[in-house]
Amino acid sequence: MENIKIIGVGGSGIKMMNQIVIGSLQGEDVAALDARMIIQKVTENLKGAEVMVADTKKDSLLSAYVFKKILLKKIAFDVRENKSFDELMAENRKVISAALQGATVVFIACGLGGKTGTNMASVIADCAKELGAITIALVSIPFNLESPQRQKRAAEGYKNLKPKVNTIIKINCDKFLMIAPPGSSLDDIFYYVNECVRGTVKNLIDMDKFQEVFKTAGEIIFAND
Ligand SMILES: Nc1nc2c(ncn2[C@@H]2O[C@H](COP(=O)(O)OP(=O)(O)OP(=O)(O)O)[C@@H](O)[C@H]2O)c(=O)[nH]1
Ligand SMILES: [Mg+2]
Repeated sequence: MENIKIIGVGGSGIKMMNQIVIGSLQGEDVAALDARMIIQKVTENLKGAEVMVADTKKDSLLSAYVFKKILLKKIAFDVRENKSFDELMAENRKVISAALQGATVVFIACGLGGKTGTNMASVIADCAKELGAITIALVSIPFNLESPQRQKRAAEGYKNLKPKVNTIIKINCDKFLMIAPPGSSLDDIFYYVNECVRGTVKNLIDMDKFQEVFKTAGEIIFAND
């Protein structure tokens, strides 16, 4: 029996997970459901998979519609704690591993280009691998207009993450500019990107023995340059 965990990391990862949750509740009278029933419906829709999020910011975690929320140590800024990078990273690894315990398949989702998601996605991949899980990463590449620094960070993050996962699915945000109606904001366009993530995760989970294929799938690019 597979044990699937889907983890969104960083602000963008949380938005992706929220879209998965909302998508799973389509057709439901949400007002009539309490929190426990919502989690149950989402889990049923995702065939038992568990959705979780991780971020360094409490506010950002508060915006997540999921039950399991991991507060990560913000490595660079936690000097107050007087702990070394290694100590803080070890603490992060510990909470991530505990959250992923028992997983046989782990989906990791985030928008690359920021700090948290870009750095932590590969740490999460390490933890998943240690547990012997098949890992599938779904990552987006920032819009060109965001900033060269974000592009650079995303490219480095992608390079680090790729060898650590069984399959990496890359989604180029820029390509979605073509299908967005005139006047769309970047957030409107991220909706389409997040739909890509939501639909892919849902379709894979619904596919019998998908993990056998994705064990060796390598790299998949949605909307190449
Ligand atoms: N796919 C997707 N990407 C998004 C969304 N919102 C922002 N992004 C992208 O994700 C990148 C990283 O942003 P965040 O996720 O906010 O950054 P973070 O990982 O939280 O990192 P820090 O806040 O810098 O520590 C941005 O440069 C955008 O390209 C979203 O809703 N969906
Ligand atoms: Mg953030």
